[in-house]
Amino acid sequence: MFSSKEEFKKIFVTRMEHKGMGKTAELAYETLWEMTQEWIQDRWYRTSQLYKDNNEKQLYYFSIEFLIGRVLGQNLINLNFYDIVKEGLDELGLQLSEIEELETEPGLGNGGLGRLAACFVDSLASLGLPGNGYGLRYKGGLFTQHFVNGYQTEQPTQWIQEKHNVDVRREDLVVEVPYYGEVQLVMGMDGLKVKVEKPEWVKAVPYDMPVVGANGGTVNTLRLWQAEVSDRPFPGHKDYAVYEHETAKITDRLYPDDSLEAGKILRLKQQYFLCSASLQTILNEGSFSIEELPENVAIQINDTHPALAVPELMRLLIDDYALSWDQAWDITTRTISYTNHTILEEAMEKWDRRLIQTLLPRIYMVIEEIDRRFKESLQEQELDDEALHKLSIIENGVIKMAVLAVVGSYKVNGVAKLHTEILKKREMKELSEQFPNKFHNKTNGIAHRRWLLKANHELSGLITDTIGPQWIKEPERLSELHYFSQNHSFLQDFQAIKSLKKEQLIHHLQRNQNVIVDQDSIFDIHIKRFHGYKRQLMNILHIQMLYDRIKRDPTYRPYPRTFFFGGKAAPSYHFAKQVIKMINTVAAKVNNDPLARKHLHVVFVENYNVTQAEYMIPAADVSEQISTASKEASGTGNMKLMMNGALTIGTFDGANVEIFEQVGEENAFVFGMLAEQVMQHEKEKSYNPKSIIDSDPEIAQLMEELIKGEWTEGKTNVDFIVEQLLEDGDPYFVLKDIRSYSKAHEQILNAYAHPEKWAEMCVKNIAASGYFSSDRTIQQYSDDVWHLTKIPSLY
Ligand code: B1N
Repeated sequence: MFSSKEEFKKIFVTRMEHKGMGKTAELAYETLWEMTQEWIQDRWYRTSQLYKDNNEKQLYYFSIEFLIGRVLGQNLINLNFYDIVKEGLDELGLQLSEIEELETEPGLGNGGLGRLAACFVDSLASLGLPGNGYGLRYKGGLFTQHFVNGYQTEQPTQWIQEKHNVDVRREDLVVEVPYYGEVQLVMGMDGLKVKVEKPEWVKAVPYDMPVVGANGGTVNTLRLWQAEVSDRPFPGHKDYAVYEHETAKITDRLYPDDSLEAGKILRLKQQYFLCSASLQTILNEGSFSIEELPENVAIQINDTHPALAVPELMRLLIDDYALSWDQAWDITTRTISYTNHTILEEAMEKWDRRLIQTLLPRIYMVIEEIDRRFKESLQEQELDDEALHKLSIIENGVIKMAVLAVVGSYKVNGVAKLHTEILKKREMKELSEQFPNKFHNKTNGIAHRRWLLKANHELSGLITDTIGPQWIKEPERLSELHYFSQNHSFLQDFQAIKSLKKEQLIHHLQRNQNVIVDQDSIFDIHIKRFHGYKRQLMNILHIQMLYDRIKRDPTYRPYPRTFFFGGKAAPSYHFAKQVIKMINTVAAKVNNDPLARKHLHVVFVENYNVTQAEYMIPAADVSEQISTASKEASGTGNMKLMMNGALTIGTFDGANVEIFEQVGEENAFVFGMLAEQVMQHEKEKSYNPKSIIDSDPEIAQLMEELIKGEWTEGKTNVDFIVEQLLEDGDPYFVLKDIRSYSKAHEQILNAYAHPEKWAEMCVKNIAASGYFSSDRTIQQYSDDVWHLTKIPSLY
């Protein structure tokens, strides 16, 4: 397309002039978009030809969420055009960052799970591996969050821009997905066959998005399905208008629940839609004989949301390809593998048997048969009731999707070492004893191209100037920075960049939210979905303790800190919404107190999303990773912050454990109970928060203030929170951990008092963060699970 700044400018200007409407940012966006798309198109086509010509085994990553974030800037980065374009535009009097702001973020995910899927497709393309994403094309992504009187309100969003589509409609690849209908046995040429009579068909239209790998060397596909009314005869079992309405609903919006189960019929429809449409296409497109499916195709299911892929693949193989049960089962269980992302009871998907039976009668039959055969295979063993319970797919009228996913997969993995251990030793102990070779760990990772190269171009530049550009291709080479962690001038450069990124965040917040933050304060950042176990409550309670201390103790005048929060609560999650309100209330009180404000500032960034994350993460000094040990499967924000040189205050939970392992505990602030201790207390019901209150006067005072309503504006909004802490036994061990949390914060203040030493610790974190690139994760999946072959990079 262009190889120099001058060339870029020439083409860009010609095109802009052609459009003839002056130099507006809108127009520049459109022009840039077209230019990159044209360049991508050719490589996209050539990549697919390369795969076809060589009959490459393909991976399909099934996920109900792909939280890709804005596309334009990322494509420019991955195409290596970012600098040329930025400088070229500068000279033309245009700001690339302003142009990027015009793109509506596709928020097709809730949080970590969806963002992980986006990082994975980036890494697949960047490593030149034949791997594609399959998801849903929701019209509306995650809601927009606004605060009204401190409370979260939710507004629906639309990300699809008619003018410049980021995806291509593939009319040629339409398939039809059947719902409802009656299962009947019919006599065919070769014996009895199962047929579903009069199903309600829904048309699945794929929209393809190019996924540009590093250096534009490979362009893979993210295929998102859209539901439309079918052209097939309508069975007439209901009003057509109702059918039209129900059909449009299937891909109308993303379910806004993160780690909360949503056992609704629409969700089930979405899940089946994804699985059926994707599997039909994979089987249609393949140029291999069906018996060779496992040698040609690997399917990874991202949590249990696409677990219906197991019975759906069985259905297609038996009913459409006329294979026997045993043949079909052998193929299915050599094709599908499953990633578990949570052990939280409330997030374990369970479907009411009757719901599946009505909506997907044939699928229900298949699940029943899988369950029957599995139970039969266990009969020889002497298993107690507890084991049988843990091993049953269908029990008491409920279908447990995790058990179905494990039984139907050839590999099952957790997303961090600790999480996988807990799966094997506790949550799925019985299953892992039945299938000892299935279980393995794949610690999550993040696309360093987005989270370092794109989000923090300045730091990336410094790193490249210092150790050369090889780290971009081989992120583990970030370790070479270790040699510069005591180099005075390097540390000064690092500090200057941190300061600059803080300034950029400040401008952003000033523009968007009209708040002004002190650039010299410590930026302490807590960004993630709101959930009890993530303990935003502990953070805000601690801020209240600090406030009390400042008021009480005239000698306590700590270095200024800004505590940032960002995150959304599921609309139905009352407790989490109360915590949001509480943070806003405390913020108002602290920020409006002239004395406290000199030392503390609380900023709640509205509508946290990928774009906001790209502003916040590079500006962070402190990364809050304070989940109740054992509850956070992995976490990935922890990795993003570390890679940008923030120091972690965290529990031994999820991937934090491995972060501490990589960087050394002396370069982090570790506190709190261990997973073992938490689980012990849970088992023995031996924790009583009242004992903490009785033995710690400062915590007792805090609770008293809460009860008295000192942290609320007249009307109480904390009753619910107090109730959870006191009456419900503080299920997330907030009061139990808050003392050691507070001590860890004191250590932070002590460390920050020595700026050069602090910077050294930051650099050691960056140096140790290479392991957390999703390139490493994806390579491990490919080696151990998918067995893909790298294709050569296109020139
Ligand atoms: O998946 C992330 C992990 O880093 C996080 O620790 C984990 O909490 C997250 C139901 C989920 N687990 N389960 C979900 C999302 C949506 C939904 O509807 C469950 N998200 C996670 C990536 O491994």
